[in-house]
Amino acid sequence: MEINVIYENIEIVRENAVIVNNQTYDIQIDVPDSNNIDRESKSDKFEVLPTEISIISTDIPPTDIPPTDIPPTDIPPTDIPPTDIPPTDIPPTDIPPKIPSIVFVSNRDGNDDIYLTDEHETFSMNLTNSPNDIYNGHPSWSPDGKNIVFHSNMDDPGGHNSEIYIISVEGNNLRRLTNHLEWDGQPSWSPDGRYIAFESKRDGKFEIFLYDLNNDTINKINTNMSAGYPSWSPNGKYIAFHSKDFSGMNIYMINMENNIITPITMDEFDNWMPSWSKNSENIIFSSNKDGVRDIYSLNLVDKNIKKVIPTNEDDWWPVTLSPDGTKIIFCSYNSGFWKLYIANIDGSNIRVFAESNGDTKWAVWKN
Ligand SMILES: [Ca+2]
Ligand SMILES: [Ca+2]
Repeated sequence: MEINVIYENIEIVRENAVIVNNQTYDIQIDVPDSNNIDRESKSDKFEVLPTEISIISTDIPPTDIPPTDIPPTDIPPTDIPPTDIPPTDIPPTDIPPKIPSIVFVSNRDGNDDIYLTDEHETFSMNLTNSPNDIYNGHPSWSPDGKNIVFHSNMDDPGGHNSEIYIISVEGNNLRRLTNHLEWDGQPSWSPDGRYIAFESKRDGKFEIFLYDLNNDTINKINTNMSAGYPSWSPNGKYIAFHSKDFSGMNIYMINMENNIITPITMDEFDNWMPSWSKNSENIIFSSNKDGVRDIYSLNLVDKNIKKVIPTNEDDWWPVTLSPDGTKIIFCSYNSGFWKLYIANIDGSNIRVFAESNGDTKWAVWKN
């Protein structure tokens, strides 16, 4: 290093000085003579006060000490506590994220449980995971996609008393909404997130009730008829339902602002299980009016009705559309089992979905 030394009031700069201790410096210097003309070489140990020297650190450039001079093992790993880096901050890149978009029911492990998956079945999660004397059914998404409402006999194992429950898509915060000895089921979440519509026989016949999540109260929708399978329109204005009336099973809808009920089908066949197009202009339902059960769509504006999935199979069972409205997922009863299918909305490209040896049914697409 280079140091400056004040020696007899003369500043001396010397390179390659060696520090012996804090105050003694072994320095070879050229000492000027008294006339400051000639110089003689002199080597000695000088005692110098710290204030009289300055060490010019820039004489040692950083590159003089290559980084490899400090082996990595000199820094023990424990110097960086693992807790400083939470594991969730670095998602594993080789495992696709589990983003559920379709909820369905399957008895693949012995009883009807609620499962979550996505359109391409990259994962499958048993949300209810109940023992074999419990059935869970008719799941419906909350509008924010964070919770599932469904019916279950989990508080009456082996029995038939169904109640309405909510559970988060992570499988947490299970909560029972109803508590009545009669049937409560087929829940449908309102698009504004406030109400759960469901059917119940608590007043003697099938009727539709609203559970208000804001104040935990239950109120009946007065239709003056048998009413079940409530289905909110995406715009929140209507609830479609089916009713066993004097002729057969028919579809109706009720205007939630003025309680006016409009019949959608009026025949002697079984028309049931209504759902909606994304623009709230079409009601999709199942009917056996051609002898076999098929899926139909009725346009509320021009009253035009058309068959959505034209097949020769029995017991087609409509469920829901994909978020972009281009695909439909539905259920069919074939060879003694319920099976799920996905197809384009025009009926093309039908494929089996979530195949298992038992029943798969009640599939609902998240909006
Ligand atoms: Ca189970
Ligand atoms: Ca009940």
